[in-house]
Amino acid sequence: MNSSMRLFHPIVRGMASHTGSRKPVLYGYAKSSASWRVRAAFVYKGIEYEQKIFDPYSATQADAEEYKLKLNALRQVPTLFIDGNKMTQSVAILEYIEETRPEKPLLPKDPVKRAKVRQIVEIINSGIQPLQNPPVAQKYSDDAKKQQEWQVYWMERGLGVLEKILVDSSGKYCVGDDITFADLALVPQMFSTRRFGADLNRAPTCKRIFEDLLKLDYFQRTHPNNQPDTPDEERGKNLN
Ligand SMILES: N[C@@H](CCC(=O)N[C@@H](CS)C(=O)NCC(=O)O)C(=O)O
Repeated sequence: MNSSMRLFHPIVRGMASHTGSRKPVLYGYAKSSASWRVRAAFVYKGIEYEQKIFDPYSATQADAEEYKLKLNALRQVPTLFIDGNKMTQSVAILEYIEETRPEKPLLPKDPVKRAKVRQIVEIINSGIQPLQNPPVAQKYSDDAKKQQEWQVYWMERGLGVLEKILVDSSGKYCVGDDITFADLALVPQMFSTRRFGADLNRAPTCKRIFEDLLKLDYFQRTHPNNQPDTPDEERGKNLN
């Protein structure tokens, strides 16, 4: 039995019971940037949650099919069970968490600032992350080097756009001085961008905010190198 089988099958078998679970149950994997957004929201708000691992890239075909059929038609993570409901799409999930658990808000009160937060989230969520997602790069080319060039192209293009916006919107963090959805989206995006070898120095505002946020407990505890499925050789390393 390979590791994905060990991780996955209990998840599927336990699925029905999640609807009655009091703690939210989050399906994701360590390096998933969209899952990290949700992990960070839970930790920021002090909400206990349970993690279940599903990694579409290491899952067997049978597991992936089962996950797709039962949990998430796109075969993507995150998928969340919360309050008796199953939800997918990290931004919809963040909005739900904010609406149902408003303590320690992650959206500003001011509607203009809210729009700015959502603008930044949308740029990352629909203008960068989907383009770097491996299935998209694999559709572009069979060649691993070309795939990486494609991914870095979209990450660097996105980084340039974010820099222009954050120069105006930021204070301590992406929009003013409070942590918002925009920061929950920025940190995982910057982490991927750096991991793929893009030069962060060309976006000094993004880099400064990313590095400051990464030091905070919310991002340390939810960091890809600190998760139940983090490979041993990466555990606890490069957390900053
Ligand atoms: N818009 C989705 C994006 C989800 C997504 O792309 N997840 C990635 C991991 S970060 C994934 O599961 N990729 C596997 C695939 O697309 O096959 C969300 O925010 O939840």
